[in-house]
Order: sequence, then structure tokens, then C-alpha cells
Amino acid sequence: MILWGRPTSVNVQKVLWALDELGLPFDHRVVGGRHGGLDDPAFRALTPAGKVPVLEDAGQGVWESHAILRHLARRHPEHALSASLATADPWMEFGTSTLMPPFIGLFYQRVRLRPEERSAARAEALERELSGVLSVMDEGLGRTGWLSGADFGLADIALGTPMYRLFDIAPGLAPGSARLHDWRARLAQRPAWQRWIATDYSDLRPE
Ligand SMILES: N[C@@H](CCC(=O)N[C@@H](CS)C(=O)NCC(=O)O)C(=O)O
Repeated sequence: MILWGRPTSVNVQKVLWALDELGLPFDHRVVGGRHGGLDDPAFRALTPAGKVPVLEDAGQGVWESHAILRHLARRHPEHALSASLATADPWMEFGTSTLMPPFIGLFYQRVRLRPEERSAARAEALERELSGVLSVMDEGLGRTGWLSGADFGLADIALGTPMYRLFDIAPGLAPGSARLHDWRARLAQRPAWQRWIATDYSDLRPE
């Protein structure tokens, strides 16, 4: 398998985390961002969207980070990470549709945009939106312990990955969501989180 995508991309990080938990060997092609390469024909042949991550598996390009996680689970049904997909799957959809857009918006406001391009009002509105999203996750965690069910699984990777940067850029978010904070602390204990997720992203700031 070949993973295409720069490790500073939060969506690539989800796949790096999953591959690490599964203990799967892979080649890594660092493309995207400052590394370029997204218009190269070899990359574009694997994905019509031209975004990272892409997992090349037996010559096939699998794209969209959460689809890649499901692909890995289907390939490795014996692994504990692949259990409880019925519980994990709605959360992964929720992650794509509801968590990632305001997270990316706030990350741009706090990190990626030049100071003169930022808007305090927009950042505040995104923080309010994210507080609501996090309270839904807090409620879910109260029901099942992990987002994927009784055990750590794919949804915890998919929605847990942005939590490192989110609480780095907005540490005061969701103070009443104790179960969410406890979950994040449990995620941070995993060696794969420390290897791939809790990493420097200063490279993403404007020059
Ligand atoms: N919904 C897609 C989003 C893919 C995406 O927007 N990837 C970004 C990086 S996070 C990208 O390729 N940006 C262009 C670049 O890195 O040059 C997924 O979950 O994989």
C-alpha cells in the first residue's frame, strides 16, 4: 500500500493513525501543500478530487479520509479497530458533515490566514458552532464510552484527530463537556497519537 499525502494534513493524519494502530506496512509519498505534486498525472490517476489523503491499494486509488478508514476496516475485519462499525459509521458521517467544516474554518482563522485576512467575529461564530458540535459528541460519549462503542475504534480516530489542533487553538472550548475532555485525554495516551497527531503544524502558518 502507498499512502499519498503530507503528514501535516489533518485528513492524512487520520489514515496514518489507523495504519499505525493496524500495524500495517506502507510506503509514504509526501505530496500536497508546500510539497506540491497534486497535479502530477501519477497522483491524479488515483483520485478525481486531487486532494490528500489517497491510499493506493493494489493499484486502486481510495480517496476521502473516512472512506479510506472504512476500506482498511473491510480489509482487516479481524482487527479490534474494525469492530462496531454500525456505531462508528454515523459518527464518521457526522465528522465529515458537521465537525470538520467549522474546525477547518477556525483553523484557517487562527493559523492559516494572514492576520489581515482574519475576522474575530467569524472566529467567534465558529467557536460557538463547535461548542454545539462538541456537546453532541459529549452526549454520545456518555452513552458508549468511546465514539465507536464500548471500545476504541475508527470513529475515535476520525473525530479524535482534529481534537489536538482544536484545543491547541481554542483551549477554552466546551468547558462543560467533561466526557469529551476525558476522551481526548484517553486518546492522547495512545502511542500512535503521539507519533502522528500531536505534531508541530507551524509549517502551515503563512510565510
Ligand atoms: N474530505 C476530504 C478532504 C480532503 C482535503 O481537503 N485535503 C486537503 C488537506 S487536509 C488537501 O488536499 N489540500 C491541498 C494540499 O494539501 O495541497 C477528506 O476527508 O479526505
